[in-house]
Amino acid sequence: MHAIERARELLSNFGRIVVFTGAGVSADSGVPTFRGSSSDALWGKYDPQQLASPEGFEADPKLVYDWYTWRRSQLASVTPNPGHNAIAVLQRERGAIVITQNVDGLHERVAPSNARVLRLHGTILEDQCTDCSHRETIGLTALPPLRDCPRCLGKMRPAVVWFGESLDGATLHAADDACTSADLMIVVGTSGQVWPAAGLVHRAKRARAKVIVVNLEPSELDDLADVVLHGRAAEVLPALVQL
Ligand code: BJW
Ligand code: ZN
Repeated sequence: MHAIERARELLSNFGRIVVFTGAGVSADSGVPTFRGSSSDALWGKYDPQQLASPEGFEADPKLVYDWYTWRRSQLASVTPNPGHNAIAVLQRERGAIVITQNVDGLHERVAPSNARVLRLHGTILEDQCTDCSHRETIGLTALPPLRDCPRCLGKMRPAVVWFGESLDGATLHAADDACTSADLMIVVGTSGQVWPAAGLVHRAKRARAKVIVVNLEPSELDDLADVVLHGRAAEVLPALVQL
């Protein structure tokens, strides 16, 4: 049996579905990944410790903020791709729970209105104060400069999770619960190198979920997979869901 047929069989036989996504699902929309062999991969060109850590922001807030302004400006023109749409069909028709490491908001743009997307690494579409709880939505067509918090002496920074920072406890807890009770986990477009996010796949596997991995390249999570589907998410997912 071909891998895609085996994966379709798992999809039709197993009820509680979790879709766990990473940057690769948005690559087909033109959003650069962090790792992988693409020449656009961000961590091939930029230093994550400098640009995606609280220490890097403290050392040079303008450098970090300007880098996020560049990434936000790229997002102004991107749209969800057929991979996001196929996942939204699983949310609508199969009650699938989406857990994403992505901060780009593309899942949310096509998800059914009653479906929650669990965002492990925050959102690039908001800023938050470094010192108080103040948050602001960022309009991608009128990007603000680095600025102080209007409520306190803190600085506004992107509302994403940087290296060394804790993930939101309630979100991680909800994701952990979903993985513990999943029958089937579909892992899409992630290198599986970042923790604790990658640990969720281990969690689902330990709870005896079947695992389908969709990726252009080999990933750290392939060993956990019952089926590995190599290819672009925008092509493989519609074929899996049979759109
Ligand atoms: C396609 C495709 C196509 C391409 N179709 N596929 C345990 C062990 C070791 C280290 C740690 C550990 N626990 C914690 C750590 C430290 C650290 C970590 O994991 N480090 C490792 C990298 C070594 N983790 C943390 O610091 C986390 N916090 C934490 O643990 O807090 C507790 C703590 C605090 C203090 C001390 C110790 C513990 C926080 C992690 C935050 C990650 N932040 C980023 C940036 C977000 C903001 C932003 O966007 O700028 O999140 S880093 C970046 O990586 C981003 C992503 O969400 C994340 C994951 O990347 P993802 O999604 O997997 O993308 P890629 O690029 O890696 O992979 C893309 C894949 O797609 C590739 O496989 C391609 O082949 C594939 N692909 N095109 C299908 N068309
Ligand atoms: Zn503040």
